[in-house]
This record gives sequence, structure tokens and C-alpha cells, in this order.
Amino acid sequence: EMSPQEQAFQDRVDKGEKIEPKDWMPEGYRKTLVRQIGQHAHSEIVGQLPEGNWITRAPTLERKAILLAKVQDEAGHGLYLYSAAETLGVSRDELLDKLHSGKMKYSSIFNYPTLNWADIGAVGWLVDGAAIMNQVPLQRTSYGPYSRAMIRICKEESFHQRQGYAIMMKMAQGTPDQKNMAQDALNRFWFPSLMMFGPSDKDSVHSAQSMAWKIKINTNDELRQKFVNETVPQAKYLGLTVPDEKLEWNEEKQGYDFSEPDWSEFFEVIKGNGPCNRERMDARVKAWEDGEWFRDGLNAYADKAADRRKA
Ligand code: FAQ
Repeated sequence: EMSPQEQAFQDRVDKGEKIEPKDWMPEGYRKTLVRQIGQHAHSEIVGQLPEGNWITRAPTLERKAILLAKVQDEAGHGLYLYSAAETLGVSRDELLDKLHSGKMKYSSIFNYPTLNWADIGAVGWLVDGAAIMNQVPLQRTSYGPYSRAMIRICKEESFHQRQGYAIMMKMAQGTPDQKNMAQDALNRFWFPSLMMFGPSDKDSVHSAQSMAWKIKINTNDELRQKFVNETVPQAKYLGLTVPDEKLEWNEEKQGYDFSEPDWSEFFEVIKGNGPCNRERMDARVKAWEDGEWFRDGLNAYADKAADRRKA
């Protein structure tokens, strides 16, 4: 049973009106947004780590400049998203504290290692490709600040996907060893990329309510199917093989049939037991602790400036 206030809110959402920070909203709507936007922000920030790992080892100056710009973009995405979350009455410090204490999640994908340069191609092509597939519809999400953040983020994300694909093209057209590296990167990143869309619809606890509130526009399985349909021809163009023996075009559904990822692996990764969870969290906690003197200095300066204004 909805209260009249909740009904009025739902009517606004159904009409496609944007909900803005000072508007009334159900507590569950606010909480769901804090969780999703906060996780999304954390993903952007933690997501800098696997690629940051290769900035110093990029094969050419040009590749290094491009990768540096991409990783800086991810930092910017994290900051717009933290700002969007703050409009819901939660501070950035609280969100970071929840990340560092393991109470909030970030995307499963960033718990996989980037072992070599081909992995940087695969991350751009597949991980950013999956990220855009999920984020393009979120430009129409019902919460104004989140939808506006998504518009800018999607523009940058499509450049990221192109840069990853450009690396894959170079590798796939290179020496046999380089082509093998590209294939190996695809083999390792394919299923983890499919996991980015979240559990299958039957196990997605939040989808129904989030879709009713238009926080989410599509189900996890819908977006995963779209991603497979778009990515398989891109793999073919590279002359690479998607590591799935069950992959087959299905004329009737006008899409590919494909194998599900190993969901037990997914649930282990989001519980903290993926290959790099410890390393990623340690890196983020260390960055926070190493920045303490700087935050203290800023606060001390702000306090002094406030005292001077009073005097
Ligand atoms: N990883 O009921 P659902 C990027 C959790 S792109 C970890 O289906 P929901 C760009 C979920 O939180 C990546 N946890 O959940 C980049 C829930 O647990 P909870 C970030 C996951 O929210 C590229 C439980 O499973 N993008 O960073 C994952 O309705 C390259 C049940 O799941 C976004 O965050 C997962 N993959 O749907 C940066 C997009 N999937 O919270 C650097 C916005 C599910 O109850 C380099 N988010 N869980 O404890 C969304 O669209 C949604 O939150 C989904 C999940 C679709 C991710």
C-alpha cells in the first residue's frame, strides 16, 4: 500500500519527471540511490588501479599520454558521482569510510589483475564497453543529478572504449606473439566483463523496485545480452575468438546464445575473495591514510580563515 505522498512521487516518476535533491522522496529511493551511486563512484576510483599499474610501462609516449588521460577521466567520474551522492544527504567521508571498512561494494571487475599490455586493451574494449552499455540508459535515470553526471561520463567512456579497441587492433594485427597476448586477454576478461552487469535477473534482488522507480532502466540480463550482441562482431573483426563454445547466433531472438558466467565466482568476488580484492582495498586505504596530513592542513587553514573573518 502506497501512502498518498508515495503515490504522488510514483506518478511523477511514471510521467518521466526528474526528481531533484530538495524534492520529497521515499526513504528507500534515497537509500537505493546512495548505494548505487556510491558504488558506482567507488568503482571509478578503484577502477583507476588496474590501469594505473601500466602508466609507467606503456609501450610508447603516445600510449602513455592516452592512458594517463583515461585514468584521470576515471578520477573525474568518481568525483561527479560522489557529488551526486552528496546531494542525497550523505558526505563523501561517510561513503569512503564505508568503502574502506568493507560495508560498501565496488564493481567486481576491478578485482582481476592486469598482467600485461594487452590487458589494457581488453579493459578499454570490454570493461569500458560494458560500462557504457550500462550507463547510456542511466542518462535517463529518474534522479536529476545522477542522470546529468551520466551524460558527461558516457561521452568520455566512449572515447575510452575506442582507445581500448585501438590497442586490441594493434596487438591482433601484430606478431603472432602479440596476437596470442590479445587472445589471452580476451580469454581472461570475457566472463568477468559479463559479470559487470550483475547477477542474472532471477537473483537480482534490487531490479524490480529500482526499475519501478526508474533508477534502473533495464534488467541485468537485457544489458548483458546487448553487450554480447555488440561485442561478438568486434571480436570477429579483430580475428579473435570469444572463449565460449556455446556462443551461437539465434535467428529467432536476433541475438547470440551464450554461456552464463560462473556465478559462484562472482559471489565470491563480491564477498571480498577475488584475486585482487585485498590489494585494491589496501591501496585505497593507504591512499586515504597518506592524505591525512593534507586534509588536516586544509581544515586547519579553513578554521584559521574563519577565525580571521570573525575577528
Ligand atoms: N560488482 O540486485 P542487483 C566503471 C551486487 S563501470 C559488485 O542486481 P543492482 C567504469 C549489488 O550491489 C562499473 N557488486 O543490484 C570504469 C547487490 O549487492 P548489495 C560501475 C555487484 O544494484 C571502466 C547484489 O549484487 N558501474 O566503473 C555487481 O540493482 C574502466 C545484487 O545485485 C556501475 O556501478 C558487480 N558487478 O544492479 C572505470 C553502474 N553487480 O548492494 C575504470 C551503476 C551486482 O545489495 C576503468 N550500477 N552487485 O550489497 C548499476 O547499474 C547497478 O548497481 C548494477 C547492479 C547493474 C551494477
